[in-house]
Amino acid sequence: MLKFILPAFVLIASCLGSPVSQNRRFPNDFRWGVASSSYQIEGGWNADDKGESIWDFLTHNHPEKIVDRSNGDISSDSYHQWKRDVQMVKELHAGTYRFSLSWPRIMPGGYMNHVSTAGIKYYSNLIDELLRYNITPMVTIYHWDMPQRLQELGGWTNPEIIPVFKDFARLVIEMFGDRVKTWITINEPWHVCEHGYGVDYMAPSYNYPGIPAYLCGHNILKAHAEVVHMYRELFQQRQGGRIGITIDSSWAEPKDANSAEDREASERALQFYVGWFAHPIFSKHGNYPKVMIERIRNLSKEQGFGVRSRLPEFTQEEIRRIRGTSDFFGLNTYTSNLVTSNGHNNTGNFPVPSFNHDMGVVESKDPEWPGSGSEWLKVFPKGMYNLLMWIHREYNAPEIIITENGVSDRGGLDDYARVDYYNLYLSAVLDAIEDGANVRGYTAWSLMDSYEWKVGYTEKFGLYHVDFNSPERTRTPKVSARVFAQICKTNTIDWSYRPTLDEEQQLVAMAQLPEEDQVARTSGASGIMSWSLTGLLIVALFR
Ligand code: GBE
Repeated sequence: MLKFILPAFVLIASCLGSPVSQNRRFPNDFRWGVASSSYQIEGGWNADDKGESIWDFLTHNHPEKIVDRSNGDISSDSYHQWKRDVQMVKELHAGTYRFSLSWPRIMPGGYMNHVSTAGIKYYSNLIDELLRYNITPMVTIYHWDMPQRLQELGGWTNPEIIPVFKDFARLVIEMFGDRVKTWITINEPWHVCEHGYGVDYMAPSYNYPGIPAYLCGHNILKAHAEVVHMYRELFQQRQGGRIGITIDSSWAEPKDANSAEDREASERALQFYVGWFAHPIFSKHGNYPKVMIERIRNLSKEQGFGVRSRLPEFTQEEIRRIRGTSDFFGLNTYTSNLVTSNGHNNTGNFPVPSFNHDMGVVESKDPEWPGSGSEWLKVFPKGMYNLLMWIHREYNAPEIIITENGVSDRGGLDDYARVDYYNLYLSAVLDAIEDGANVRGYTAWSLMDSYEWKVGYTEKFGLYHVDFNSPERTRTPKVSARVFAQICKTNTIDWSYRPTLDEEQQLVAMAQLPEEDQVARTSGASGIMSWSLTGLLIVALFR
């Protein structure tokens, strides 16, 4: 009997397009959470005595650089809606909320001489509210909102930033460290440096390839290490928390798996993206990856820079001081690239000098990979597995916390593509855990729709929809929120769980449609309309 039913079920299920697979359970102590960042959600850009950040400056002075000319002045208004935010984290059954601190909200000019009471109070209230619901705060100290005044000094390219960042970190640890037990110093240093200084992509928009990004990276590594040493010396024992850094990378898939050259390109790409920051901190011997040091030194010489490489050198003392300064490996990852080697003399693709030319890798996307709401984000779950295993092997099995992973679309509450993405990527995480990777937690990106940097409000990553036209910035759970809540609650991926929109969600979905469609779609209203039309017809006929 079973012999017939089972294949029939498989056939039907595969016709319906649902993956036929068993539910998969995570380890009991696996920690679930959701993430956001200050500039993307808070708004209140000049509330109380808040100072200007580089994103305020960029969006106000160069709106043409933002796809929809928008800014984060109000955004999701979490500066006022933080109680609702905490409720949402609770609704998701998430045990952790990862959020970040706006430096200029706390120190308007970046320096200690002016500390904002209102800024401190805002985060203090948020933390208390989280704890009231038994949610663990995970706090990112720097997620890209540099005070504009410090940018005028060169931002991360000026070594002055090291003691100044340390002062900021010390203040927030003093203020919140009694209640915050997980700290992340800096979010995505690669992105901060290469997309902020190397190419004109993110604030401060330098568009100066090949030199300042490496200065930025050098100072970020030192600043991070100083903060961690300070934490360990002054706070860690008493407060009992942990501190680390979050590094981002896409997986680099060799374009042709049989080509030794492409496999080498993959390894080199990972060393340039992950290794630039991870090797100094997590490797046995510290310092930058050998391949980076050698390539950039040789290319610099060829390019006429003399004996000084564009990649600064660490002293032995600095190498020792940076190594080992992270209690866990925070990883952000969303997608993968196909990679192949860039011929040494093929300078056509990249400016010379530049990070990309130094790396010597050409990236593309496999047309087979499903897309998303973002050009750069293609769905390849195996890349998650591969990247986790690479980190596991490369850095001797560090504890990994996935601090960001998620997918964009262009809006809508029936976000089944996001449901599929989470199920598939989490399944890949579980594969890596089963193969030995020490992954201990996952915070989904993102709690809610928010300001997506250069693409403004055009690409959405939220589990919750935010109505940017309503003054309260009303939040409504998407289908993916129901599914993620179920995952957090049961610790299990359940492939068959595909809830439909409930009434409240349907009303919100309706309100998003253009007015004509709203009428047409309201079955009640159209019913009434056709009845009254019939009535009119009857009246007309019998006159
Ligand atoms: C994270 O970065 C951020 O931490 C988070 O703030 C953000 O909301 C989230 O991503 C979603 O984007 O023209 O191909 O160079 C590439 C993820 C843009 C890493 C954006 C670079 C994502 C890598 C554009 N991506 N980013 S281009």
